[in-house]
Amino acid sequence: MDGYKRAAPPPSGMRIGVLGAGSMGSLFAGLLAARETETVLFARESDHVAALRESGLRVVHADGTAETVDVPVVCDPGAAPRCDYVLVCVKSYQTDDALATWAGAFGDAAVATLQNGLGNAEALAAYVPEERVLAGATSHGAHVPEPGVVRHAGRGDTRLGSYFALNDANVRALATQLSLAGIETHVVDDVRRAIWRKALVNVGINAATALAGVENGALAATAPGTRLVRRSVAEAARVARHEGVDTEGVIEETLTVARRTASNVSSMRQDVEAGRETEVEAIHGAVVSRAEDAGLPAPVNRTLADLVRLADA
Ligand code: KPL
Repeated sequence: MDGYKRAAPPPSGMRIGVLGAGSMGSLFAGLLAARETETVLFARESDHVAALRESGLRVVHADGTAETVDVPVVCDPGAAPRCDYVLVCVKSYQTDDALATWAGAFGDAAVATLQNGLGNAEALAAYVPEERVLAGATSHGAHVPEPGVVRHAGRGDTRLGSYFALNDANVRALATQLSLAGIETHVVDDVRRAIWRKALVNVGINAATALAGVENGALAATAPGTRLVRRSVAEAARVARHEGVDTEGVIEETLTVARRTASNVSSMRQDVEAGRETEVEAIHGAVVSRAEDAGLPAPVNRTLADLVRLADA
């Protein structure tokens, strides 16, 4: 079974798969497994995965306490156990590759994307029937400081809803299970709005922190940081409004997230510093292309996108 150890029957009777062993996937899998939800991590082989098999996952909680959790990892889709739900936590640019490999192993599970950026549910629907696609957004901060360890760097919240077809029972069941694991999850009727608003937060925080090499808190604590947030988010919010999304208060919300995750290294900064591909296309790139479609200007987002692409090259 490729390292997968069958645990005792779970109290909830529910098994949740987590696709992707990056920071968010490791955090969610660790928190779920720690609260006795039967959890399985679907991932590629890596030093981190080898460390999880060897000694379990060390979860450093946001309050500084830590625990080691046994998180079963499966790297071979042929060995995947049946899941009721799968959380897609791979980077937005990895969705196609990951789903092409794994979707066949998900059976009739409802599959939820909590990835950063715009267009993820649409990408998922190329592999999973629309009635089983759930979507949402999460503003937790996490990073993997060394193989086998995930640090919960900032508590956030998670919103979940149906995307293409009404799927209330699945949305509620998954949200309840996540909340029981300490990942407080709100069921929302308008998940497109939640995804857009989270993307706007990422527009304000991710490129600026990656390019300036600062922690999230610097954006709210300095005048240039706050100006950058205001300009980039206001510009992208016009595009969101053009798509019918209410953006009231989103600049203040972005600054609040920057304060709440003050010591966090944003995911884009982590990627740039590690020399990995970034999610710039799903965030600023998506805003620029939707602005073009709408005939709206987007010079700030276009410039931020090109600077990140340059840093990425
Ligand atoms: O989503 C994030 C990210 O880093 O991608 C935030 C909420 C900005 C936390 O760092």
